[in-house]
Amino acid sequence: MGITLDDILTSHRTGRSIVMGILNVTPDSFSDGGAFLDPADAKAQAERLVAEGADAIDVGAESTRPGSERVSAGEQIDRLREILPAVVACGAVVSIDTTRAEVAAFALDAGAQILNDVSAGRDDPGLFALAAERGAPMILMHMLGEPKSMQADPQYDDVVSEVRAFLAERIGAAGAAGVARRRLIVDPGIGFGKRLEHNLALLAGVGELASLGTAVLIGPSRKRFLGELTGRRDPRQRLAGTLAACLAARRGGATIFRVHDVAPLREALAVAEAIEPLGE
Ligand code: HH2
Repeated sequence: MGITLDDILTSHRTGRSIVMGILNVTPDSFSDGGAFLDPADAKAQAERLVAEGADAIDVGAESTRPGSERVSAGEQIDRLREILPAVVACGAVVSIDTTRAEVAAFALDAGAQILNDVSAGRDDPGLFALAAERGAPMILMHMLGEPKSMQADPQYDDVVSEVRAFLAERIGAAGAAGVARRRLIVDPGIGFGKRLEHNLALLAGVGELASLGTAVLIGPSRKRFLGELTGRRDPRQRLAGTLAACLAARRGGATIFRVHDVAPLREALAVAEAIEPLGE
């Protein structure tokens, strides 16, 4: 049986690992841009992710890779119109990766259940209002700057405590808008305005984020810092690095893993869970 929204939101207490497969309906995503723009291809990919063991599917119609251009809400909706109902029909929990309330509302109407906002409610305050009104869980992610310029020269004194303070502030802002903490998931935003050392410190310091009292999601999949460590220039060859990053963060208390390659992570988690179960 598939998992429920509640299983995801309580995963930090139960220790259950949640695998979120990525479906980018974009022409320009960094590792799979253009691969799933066609509705039939997107549907087949969603079915594959579920067959491989994805508990959730994160659907995005706007790339946030470093240097990417913004995509209007109308264009995001056009990209999603045919695809979203087919993805929802696959049976996994669907989250919508957008910073725009208009897109999020469209996705909720089509059956999506989680709002994944890489701006943590800063891009469009209407997103908090929507989450409050519909009772929709929301992922709040840290990003320094914006995708167009975020990798220019990111600086922190203490990246883990600064990211933690940011996320605590955004949890407060969400609460003020009526979104309860128990409906929130936090994410340090691997690769979003971070150098290699910042990404590593955040993966090692996940425990400090877990102390915020919500589930923690991490999204290291195929990202550039893995290539810096392994020499893998092609993002699709960064699977081993992705698995290592997920397992390291799991030890710190991360329970939700946003990845492109679901089956290998599921296997890696099965072994890690057998060796070292997590949870209260
Ligand atoms: N990373 C990406 C996009 N959305 N959302 C969350 N919560 N956390 C992440 O780490 C995250 C995210 C970037 O990865 P991808 O979707 O593969 O690429 P692109 O933004 O180029 O579409």
